[in-house]
Amino acid sequence: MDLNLPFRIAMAGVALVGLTSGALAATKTVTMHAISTTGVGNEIGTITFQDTRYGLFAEPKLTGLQPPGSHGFHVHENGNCSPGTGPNGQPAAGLAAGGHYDPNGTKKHRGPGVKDSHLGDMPVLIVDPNGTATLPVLAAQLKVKDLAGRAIMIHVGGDNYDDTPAALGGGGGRIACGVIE
Ligand SMILES: [Cu+2]
Repeated sequence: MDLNLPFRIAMAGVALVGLTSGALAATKTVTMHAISTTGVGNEIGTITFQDTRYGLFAEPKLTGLQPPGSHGFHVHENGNCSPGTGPNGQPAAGLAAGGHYDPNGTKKHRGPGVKDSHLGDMPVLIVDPNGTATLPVLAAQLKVKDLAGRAIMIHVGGDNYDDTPAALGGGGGRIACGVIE
């Protein structure tokens, strides 16, 4: 009898359990909603986050976004997509989510993977001409474990990964949001 065989079978089982539990722990799917000054609206799809050897991989499956083109896309600090009071004293969509997730206190918006920048800065999300977003993005500096209790936010405008000429990449208002559990 081959004494190595039971050992090899046992080790294969350990490897399989390890891979399976690892994959489960390192994936998270978030339901996204349209947001407005009056509250959290319709579901517009999901974003699935996954840890990879290159960083956090985000796969959107979203519809109903406007306008086509690039949109600022960030992890914001609070897991709350409700409106808040804007700097002009008027209600503004998604303000309860707070600012860009910045646990290192950089107070700088320099884009994904840049050392001295908000940890929550993600690559722009691309919306196609019919309002759909399916192109994945990769944020090298983030892991799924960084996301719990935060929000993922989509802005109406793009993101130049700088605080000039406009603060926070210039994306302006918030149009869609998901609470990350
Ligand atoms: Cu943002």
